[in-house]
Amino acid sequence: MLTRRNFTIGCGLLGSSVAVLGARLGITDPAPFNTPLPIPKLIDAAKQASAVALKVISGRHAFVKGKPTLTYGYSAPILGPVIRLHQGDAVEMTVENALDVATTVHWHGLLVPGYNDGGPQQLIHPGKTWRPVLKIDQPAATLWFHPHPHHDTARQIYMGLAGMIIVDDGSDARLGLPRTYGIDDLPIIIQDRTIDSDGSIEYENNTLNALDIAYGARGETIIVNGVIAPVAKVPPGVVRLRLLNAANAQNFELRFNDKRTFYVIASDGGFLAAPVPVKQLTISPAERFEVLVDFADGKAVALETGPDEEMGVFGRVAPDGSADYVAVMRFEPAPNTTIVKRVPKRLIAPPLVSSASAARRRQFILDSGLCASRPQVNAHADMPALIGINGKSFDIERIDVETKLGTTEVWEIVSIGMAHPFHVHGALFRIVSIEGAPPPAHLAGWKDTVLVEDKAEILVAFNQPATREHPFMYHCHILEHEDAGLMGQYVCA
Ligand SMILES: [Cu+2]
Repeated sequence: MLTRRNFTIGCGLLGSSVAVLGARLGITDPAPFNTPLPIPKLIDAAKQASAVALKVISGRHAFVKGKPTLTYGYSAPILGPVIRLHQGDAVEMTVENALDVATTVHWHGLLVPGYNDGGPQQLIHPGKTWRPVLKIDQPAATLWFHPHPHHDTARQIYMGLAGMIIVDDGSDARLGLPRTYGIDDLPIIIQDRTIDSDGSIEYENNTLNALDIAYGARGETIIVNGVIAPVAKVPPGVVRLRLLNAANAQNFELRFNDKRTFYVIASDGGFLAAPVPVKQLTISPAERFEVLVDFADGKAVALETGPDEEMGVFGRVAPDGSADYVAVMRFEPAPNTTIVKRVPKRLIAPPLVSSASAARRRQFILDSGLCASRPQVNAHADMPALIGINGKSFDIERIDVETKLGTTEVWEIVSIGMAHPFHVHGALFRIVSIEGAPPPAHLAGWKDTVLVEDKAEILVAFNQPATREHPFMYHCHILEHEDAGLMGQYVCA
């Protein structure tokens, strides 16, 4: 099968018409909607004495029926459990690495000190075990966990390492939200993969060329919870989807094929003030949105994704290279005793924050080394074209930023060459402005990842400590960019 690696494309692709997309497999290849949506095992920490064990393993998983292939997972052949953590608890995690390579486990979005964050310093070597105790001290939110070993993060996630975390603070019942796991509260982990004719997924760090790195790994086939084009039976009422984009690079443009309105109730860091009605939702790598969908009409409907707006012609997803949408998965309402009938009017308003109280302001220029002739680069002509932040590639020995515990700062994020999903560890932030305007309602709550096309200002709240030995990362969540050096580190004391 033809993949992007066979193409030779230089700068100037974005926005120009290059007919390179005839090779997309799309999801029409395997018979769609025959596979039930896999529901990852739920581990409720409170039901097992606040002790959770994960084993990082290699396994075999068949993306294509009858063609199992090598994958990685957390205590599973691919992906991992959904872990429910409760606010106020201290949870003993045990992470055993049964791979033959070093890994780390980063709790993405969890507010814990640097020494528990699972960044690239915290390598778990083969055969070794890591035992952090995580104090859960944040409101309800959908988070996730994934590897973070520098230079191998992209490959390990591509091979299957990703799991979801639900932080529970007891507010679900009070708000009347769907909350029965696997029935009307569903984890929806969306990724894309290039699957070869023998059923294998291939990711070799040592053969990545400049283009693979510049665009990130983008596959022709979309998978949800590890399978192609699944179907979920749902109660004929309001259902909560916990959407996670765990792709290496692709932004998904999600909508339902009947163009129905659905409601965003939470972003990365927790609930919004009220449900935000939308018909389409952009979700970039590492972002999460909780949405409510009303299936009361009893009609089956497909969730679909459209062209990645940030990638021009190259971002198209239809097998024929057109700007059409392709199906991600299908929902089929079926009678069920568990049923929530209405979308609540109000949720939980995040506190008001003001950048007036920010301790300082910093600028971060994210450069993927792509298309050095673009105007943004000319605006920063003093900066060499490299993959890095503020002209520097990641150096694990270098602390880039020192922050003060208990303060906030305004960070101005500038993207060069293409849109970058910017993620900050160990802190949550609010978007002050994005592309020169106040954030739309669904982006106005607490976030840890933001897709920056040109420029965004974020107000970051630093409430977790991090030392030089175990600093926090900030980086682009296009994993090939991150591995190539689009990352920095900060301490907080
Ligand atoms: Cu990037």
